Amino acid sequence: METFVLKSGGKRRYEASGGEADTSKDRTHEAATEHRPKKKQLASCRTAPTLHWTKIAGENLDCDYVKLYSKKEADDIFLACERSLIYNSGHLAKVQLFGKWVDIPRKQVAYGNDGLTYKFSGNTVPAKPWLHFLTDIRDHITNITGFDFNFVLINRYKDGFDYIGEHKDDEKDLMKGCPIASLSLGQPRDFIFRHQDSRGKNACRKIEPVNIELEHGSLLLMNHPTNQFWYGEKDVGDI
Ligand SMILES: O=C(O)CCC(=O)C(=O)O
Repeated sequence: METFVLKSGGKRRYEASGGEADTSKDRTHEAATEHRPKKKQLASCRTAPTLHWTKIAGENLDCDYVKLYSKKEADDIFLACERSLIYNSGHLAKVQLFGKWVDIPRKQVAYGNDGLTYKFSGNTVPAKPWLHFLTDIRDHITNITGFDFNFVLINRYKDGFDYIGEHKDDEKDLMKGCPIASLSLGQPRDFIFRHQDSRGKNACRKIEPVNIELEHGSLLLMNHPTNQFWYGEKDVGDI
């Protein structure tokens, strides 16, 4: 079954006025459930149910995870994606790997503010103009996080053969210090974080990878400095 991931880089919207998640506790590889208090400015937030955030922390790893949408809401967004998104093709659907242009092993498209582009792996992906349902999601995520988002990169994994290889989201286009918000739809699939010091042949320390199962309708916030130290990967899944 298909999986979509809508991924946005953020910039801070509000000055902190209390209510920020406490990221100072290093609960290494331990997930703790907590209620994240709402910020004062968010009184008009249109989400009625209380959200149950889970903090996932490790050495320089700081993520917040929440089941943001009900099954019905997530199904509707999934359908809207299927009906409305037009994925990149041709050169925009390729990346450079060791000097060679290869097809991206998934479908991909970006939407965002006028003139924005996202450079990665040798390619520059321009943002298409926002669609209504995407701005609804964007504004919802701004309401609950306090961060503005001006761009979304959408990955569609049609089945277990589609994937995204190990990478760091540390591109220059992303605003330093701001979280990346990642909304997942469809069949749950693990996102695996590996610390840069414990990868491959040149590993100099043993740090356990951190697996996060991304459920239908869930939101993962990857907070600073996670993407400076950890590589993320969505492996080939169940076929
Ligand atoms: O598919 C995902 O969950 C993550 C996508 C991702 O890491 C990326 O687009 O850089």
